[in-house]
Amino acid sequence: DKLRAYVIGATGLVGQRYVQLLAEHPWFELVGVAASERSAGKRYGDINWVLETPLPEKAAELKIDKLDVDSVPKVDVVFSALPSEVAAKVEPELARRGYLVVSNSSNMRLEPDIPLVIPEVNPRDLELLREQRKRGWSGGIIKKPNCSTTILDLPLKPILDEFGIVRLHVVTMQAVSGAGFSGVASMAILDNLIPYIRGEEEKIVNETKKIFRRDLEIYATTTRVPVVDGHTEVVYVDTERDFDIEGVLELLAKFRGLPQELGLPTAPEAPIIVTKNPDRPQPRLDRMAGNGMSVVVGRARKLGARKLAFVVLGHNTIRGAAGNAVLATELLIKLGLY
Ligand code: 11C
Repeated sequence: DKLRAYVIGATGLVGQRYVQLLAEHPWFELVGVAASERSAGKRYGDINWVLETPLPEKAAELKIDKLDVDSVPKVDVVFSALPSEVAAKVEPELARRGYLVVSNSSNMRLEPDIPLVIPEVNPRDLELLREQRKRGWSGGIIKKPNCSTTILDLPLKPILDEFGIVRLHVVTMQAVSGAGFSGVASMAILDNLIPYIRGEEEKIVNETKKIFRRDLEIYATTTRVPVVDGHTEVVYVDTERDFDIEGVLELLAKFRGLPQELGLPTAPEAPIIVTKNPDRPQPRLDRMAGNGMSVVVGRARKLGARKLAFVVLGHNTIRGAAGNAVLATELLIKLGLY
């Protein structure tokens, strides 16, 4: 039998990604969707669908429920793409009432008993879910990290394990879809760049420390660029041990995680794809690598002893958001942790 899934915050960009991934998923049946009052009562097929692929037929006939904790149906998983302020009220209440909530929102990410999971990087943190019983919840909450954090931490994982990291600097060039609909609508950013995204630099630093359970020295600058989908990040790493660049490239290309070992449905064959073409990665050409679930690393260079530079690109609403959350849920189920 398929697991019953419900999406809350279903009409936004990440909500649409959830619907897209779940409607055709081999393990889940999307039984319903909810959104704010504005869309409640509409047919899901009548919303402003903005993804590049057609809206899945199965989802089109769903009627959008008004988001209300009292009327969430009995399901196995609630996928949440609510704005953080709303999520802060709704998600803990659902967890208290016995629902498993898999959340995209940034609230609670740093709380010690909340799994903040990139399935290839820190899969065992899913076990933290058990700690949430101490809150008196019969359900639980798992979170996916910020999109820039996830895209950065995938290549950092094998580098940290093999060579150690003394410090790292990252500059992001983030797509407008990261800012939701208003971002996509406002291509007013064309011929421009915004050198600051509120709250984003702290998220990269703090979430990366939590994910690696290490007080890493990290400096981040986050910028918004006129790209629709796909965050690009320029990374400089001072490693503990020296490396040769071919060894780093091989390490990254060969990296596999538990989702690959277990053959999970949303797992890409390789979470990190390496390119030696100096013009890549580019958002338009590379964001759909591994169905949007692989990150692409290029421009890898050795700048000096123990000094590594590279560029990494990932799809911000697939690997950076809904795809990562769905993969984490598959892993949770496969490991029997829920
Ligand atoms: C952006 N990364 O591109 C942000 C949006 O922590 O989930 C997602 C914010 C988050 O603006």
